[in-house]
Amino acid sequence: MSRSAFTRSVPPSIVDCELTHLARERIDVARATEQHTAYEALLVELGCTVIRLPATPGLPDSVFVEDTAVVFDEVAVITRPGAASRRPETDTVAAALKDVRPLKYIHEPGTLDGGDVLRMGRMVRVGRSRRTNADGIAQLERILAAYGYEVRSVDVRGCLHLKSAATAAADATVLINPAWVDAAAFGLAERIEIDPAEPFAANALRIGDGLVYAAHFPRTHERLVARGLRVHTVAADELAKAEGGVTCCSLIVEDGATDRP
Ligand code: CIR
Repeated sequence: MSRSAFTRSVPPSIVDCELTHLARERIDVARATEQHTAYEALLVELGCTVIRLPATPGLPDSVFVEDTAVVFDEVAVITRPGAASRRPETDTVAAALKDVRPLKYIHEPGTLDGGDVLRMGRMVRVGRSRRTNADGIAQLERILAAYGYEVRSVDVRGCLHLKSAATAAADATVLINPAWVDAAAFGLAERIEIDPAEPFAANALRIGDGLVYAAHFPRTHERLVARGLRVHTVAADELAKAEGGVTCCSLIVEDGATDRP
């Protein structure tokens, strides 16, 4: 089985990124780049081939490639991001993904951010957020119906995307901030709740049987380890000022896999 991670460098314009729930703080581009490079190195260590998308220096949020596409085993869906400033990011992503998956697109008036799509096996949950609308969710559902995925929309509150509120920590285990999304949305999946002092801690990136996880959530980290999970930390606090987490900075493409998120 091979695993690729598509990433994109931190653009200097990130200082003008979209912000929804956070006040603007000065972003140190050099520090963000250093942390992003360490993140890519960790992905390599975990067996990924890192493929850098072409740099797009004038697109402030373009390092957050997760929002531009959702990659399934059978198809890649190129999104139509909810923030108009982010829509030009998708062209270069589509150009790269067309070599690895058949492509489908979300069309106007639909909007969908990849950060709102959580896949666990054949279960797909899509956050109804400021970025993802009902039409976008319906389009995704129609595309995925052909492949037997069960798609359901989920309300999120108080955060940007569904994956700010919940991510898969293992095949049937969800890491969740219950203040931002209802746990019932994930059916029978076991839950690990974040430490309430770390509201942004529900964002973990699953690579094989390990988790890539931001180092600035030590309390929730302890909870993950206590549940027997293999956690690999990376400094990610600079991009967190742009409302980005560890899932946002890559698109993972697995080949030879069947049921992995
Ligand atoms: C935005 O507001 O679009 C960016 N500043 C942050 C996007 C983070 N992406 C994600 O959570 N998937």
